[in-house]
Amino acid sequence: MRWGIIATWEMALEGVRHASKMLENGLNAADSMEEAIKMVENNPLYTSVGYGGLPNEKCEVELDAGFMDGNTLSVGALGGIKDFKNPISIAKNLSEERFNIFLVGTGAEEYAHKSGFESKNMLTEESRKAWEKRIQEMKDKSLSPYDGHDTVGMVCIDKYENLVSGTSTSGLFMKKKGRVGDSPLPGSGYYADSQVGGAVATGLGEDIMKGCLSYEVVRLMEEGLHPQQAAEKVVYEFSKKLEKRRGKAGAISIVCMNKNGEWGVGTNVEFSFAVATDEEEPRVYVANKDGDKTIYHLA
Ligand code: SD4
Repeated sequence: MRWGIIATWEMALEGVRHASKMLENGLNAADSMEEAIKMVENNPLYTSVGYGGLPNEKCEVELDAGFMDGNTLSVGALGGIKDFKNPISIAKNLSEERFNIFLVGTGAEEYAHKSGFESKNMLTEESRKAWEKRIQEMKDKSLSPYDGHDTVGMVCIDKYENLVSGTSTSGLFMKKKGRVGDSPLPGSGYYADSQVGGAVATGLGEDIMKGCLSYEVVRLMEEGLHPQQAAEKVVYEFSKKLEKRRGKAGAISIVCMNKNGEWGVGTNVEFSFAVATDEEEPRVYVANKDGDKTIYHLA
């Protein structure tokens, strides 16, 4: 049986490599993906996820994460959690609950504390400096504060046909306190159905959530589309809809994988992603929009 893992952004490569060894050795998709996302969360050089994530307008690191088990359709999600080390692990833990599976703010922190998760000040000196610099730039150049956002999202399938998806992010730099993006919202930031496939999104959460895009990709795969066709169709049709109705569409990038380990990517901006399967070495690709197609090449 096949295994595979696909992830948003080049920063996921190390985690994808690690997970690919776990999958090859017969570990399950949920644990392999969790380890891969934790590696991104724990790296302070990645300023859009976990430790060292860029703060909100109040200089606080508020994190969002989501986890979905494609066998049971169980979901666990967190919005705006502060001072906890590995949001993906907390979300995964939450997915085992029957009730209260999506927690925000202090409620999420209380749950994490009671469940024994490690607390940690997630603001690094570098991120604080970046915040100060941006405050100054906003005064000097009236620069848009809302960039520097790269959510890690992954879809993973193991040898036993278990399929999961998950996300973790600090959201948009300089976001309002309490702002939650698409990343913890099932169906928007991620979706997984082991009998079909999974999808995850990155980009402007405010736009991604308007179309429930991850669910839409999985739905199209269920209708028989190849993952590549499904991802392209969803990203371009929805970008066009937003342009028509609202005048513009934000950045939207999606990666997906079906239950057979076939994968796809759709994006309306330049976007990197990492993938590994039992037939492909862990590799990073760079994708770009080309008309109504997404083309990609090895990084
Ligand atoms: C959000 N979608 O909070 C996230 C940010 C992101 O690439 O993925 N940026 O809106």
